[in-house]
Amino acid sequence: MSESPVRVNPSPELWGSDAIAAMLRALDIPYLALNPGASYRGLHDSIVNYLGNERPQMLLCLHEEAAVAIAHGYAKASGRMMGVVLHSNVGLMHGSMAIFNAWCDRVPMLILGATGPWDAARRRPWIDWIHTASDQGALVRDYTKWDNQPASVPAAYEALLRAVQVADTAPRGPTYVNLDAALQESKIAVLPPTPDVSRYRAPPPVAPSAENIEKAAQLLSSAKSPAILMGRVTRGEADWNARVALAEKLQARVFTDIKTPAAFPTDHPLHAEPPATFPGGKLLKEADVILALDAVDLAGTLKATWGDAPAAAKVIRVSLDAHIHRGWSMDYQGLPPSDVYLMCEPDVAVPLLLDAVKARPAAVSRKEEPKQEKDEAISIRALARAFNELTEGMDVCLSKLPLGWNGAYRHFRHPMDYLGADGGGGVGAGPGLTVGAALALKGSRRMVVGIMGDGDYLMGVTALWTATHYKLPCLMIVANNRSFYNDELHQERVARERGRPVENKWIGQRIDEPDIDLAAMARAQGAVGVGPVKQLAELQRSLAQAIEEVQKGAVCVVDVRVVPGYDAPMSGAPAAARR
Ligand SMILES: Cc1ncc(C[n+]2csc(CCOP(=O)(O)OP(=O)(O)O)c2C)c(N)n1
Ligand SMILES: [Mg+2]
Repeated sequence: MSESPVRVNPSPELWGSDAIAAMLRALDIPYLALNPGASYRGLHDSIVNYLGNERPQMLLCLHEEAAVAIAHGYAKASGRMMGVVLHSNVGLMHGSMAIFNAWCDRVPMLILGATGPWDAARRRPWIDWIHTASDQGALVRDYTKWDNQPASVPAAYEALLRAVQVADTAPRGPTYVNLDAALQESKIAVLPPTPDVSRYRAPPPVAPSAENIEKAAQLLSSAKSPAILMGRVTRGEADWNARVALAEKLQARVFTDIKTPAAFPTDHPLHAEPPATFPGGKLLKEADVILALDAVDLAGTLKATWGDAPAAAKVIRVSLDAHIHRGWSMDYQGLPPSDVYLMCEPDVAVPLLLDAVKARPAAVSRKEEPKQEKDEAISIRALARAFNELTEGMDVCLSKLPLGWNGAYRHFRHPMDYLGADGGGGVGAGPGLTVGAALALKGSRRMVVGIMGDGDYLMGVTALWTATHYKLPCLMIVANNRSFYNDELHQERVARERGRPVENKWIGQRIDEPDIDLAAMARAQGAVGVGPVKQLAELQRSLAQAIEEVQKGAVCVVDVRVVPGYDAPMSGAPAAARR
C-alpha cells in the first residue's frame, strides 16, 4: 500500500513544514488521511519529499468527510489516533460533520488544517484571500477538544505535542492545529531538535478514591437486583474479562447499547436483552442498584425506565465524560442522578469493584433464545441470518450496522466483534468507518464488515476508492431499502398524528426511478460489486462469493435489496423518541 516518491538531489535547504513533518514522525502518527489543497502545499511537499511519504504515510481520499471518517474508524478499531489534513476553510467545512461524529464518539484524532498566508502581503490574489479566515478553528471549536494556530516552528512543535496529548487524554476526542501557509513555506536555517515526546504523553488513567469504591461496592453487594449498564468501554480482552467476572460475582443483569462497541458477551446468561439503541425499560426497572459504565445517555435510559419519576434504583455513575461537556453541543445528554459518582474511566473502576464487592448467589436463570420465524423475503433479519451462517467460527469485526438492525440478530462474543455506531448520528459515515477499521486491522485474521443503509452508503461511497487504492480488504453489505426509510417512519408518525394520508410517507424519501446500481458504484472504484441481490434464494450464494473475494484481498460491496421495514429496532424507546 505504499506510494514511494522518487528521490532527486535532496536540497540542503529546509522549510518550516519540514520541521512540522519531522514532529509528526516523532509523535508516531502513522497515517494522514487527506484531500489536497494549496493551503498546505508546503506540508504536502515535506511529507512526500522530506519524509519520503512514510511514518506518516498519506492516504488520499476523495472527500474530506471520508478522510475524517477513516481516521475515526481507525481509532475505533486500533485505539490509536491517526492524522487528517484538511485544506483551509473549505476542506474543514467538508470534514466538519465527520469531526462531529468523532467528537460524540470520543475518539482521539489529530486534525491538521491550514490557512493563509495570514500575512496579507504574502497572499496570492483572490484564491489566498477566499481561503483565509480569521479564527478558522471557530468552525470546529465546539466539537474539538482544543485548537490552535501556531505562529512559529517552535510554537508548532508545542501545538502538535499538546494536540496529541489532549486528544489522547480521556475523555478522548479530536484536536485541530491550523498551520499558516506562510509558516509552512518559510525557509528555516536549521531544524530545531524535536523534543523528547515521551515526556509529553497523555497521563495514565486516574483511579477513583478508595472511599468511593467502598461505597459503590457496599451498594452493589447489598443489592437485591443489581444491573450493569455498559457504555464506552475499551476493546481490551482483559477489560472484557473483568467486566464478565464482575457481572458474575454480582449476578448482575447486564444491558448493552448498540450505539457503543461490544462490551459484554451477548449470549451470556446475565446479558438481559439484545443491545438496543434505547437500552432499559421493563427489565431494568427490576434493578435496585445500577452500575453505569460510561453509559452514553444514562439520564435517558433512566427516563425510558421510570418515566418522569425519579429513578427508584440507586445509581453508581462511572464516567469522566463531564470533563468534556461544553455549551454548544448537547451530546452530553440529560443530567443523570448519581448516588455514587466515580469520575474515572470505567475499565479502571471495574477491577477495583471486582475486588471490593461480595459475591451474590446466582439468581438469574438461563434465557431461552427466541424461536426463529421463517423468512419469506429479504429483510435485514434474513440478511443477518445468512451472514451469521456463513461467518460461523470466523473472526469478524462489524464496523457499522444499519438503523433497522435489531440487536438480537447477531451475538457479540469478543470486544472486536462490533465497533459501535457513528457517534454523532451523522449519516454517511458507514463506508469511511469501515475503511478506517480495515486500515487498522489489515493483515490481521479479522475480516472487517460494514453493514449499512443505502442512504449511508450513498453519502460516503467515495471512501471505497481509498480502500481499493491502498489495498485494504473489507466488505460492505448494503441493506438497500431504496429509501431514507428511517424518515419515512417519521412522516408516518406525523401523518397519523395529523390525520393525514400515511400513503404519502415515501415522497421525498424514496431513492428510486432511477434505481441506483450500488454494485456498479463499487466496480467504478476498483472494488468487486455483487448484486443487486433481489431473491432470497440468491442471498447466501452472493454473500459467500463476497466473503471469498474479501478473503482473497478484495474490497467488496454487496447490494442486498431488503424490504423496507424495521424489526422492532428501538426496544425500550420512549414513545416520543426521535432521530
Ligand atoms: C447527515 C445527515 N443527514 C440526514 C440525517 C437524517 N437521517 C437520519 S436516518 C436517515 C436515513 C438513512 O438512510 P439509510 O442509511 O438508507 O437507512 P434507512 O433509514 O433506510 O434504514 C436520515 C436521512 C442524518 N442523521 N444525518
Ligand atoms: Mg435506506
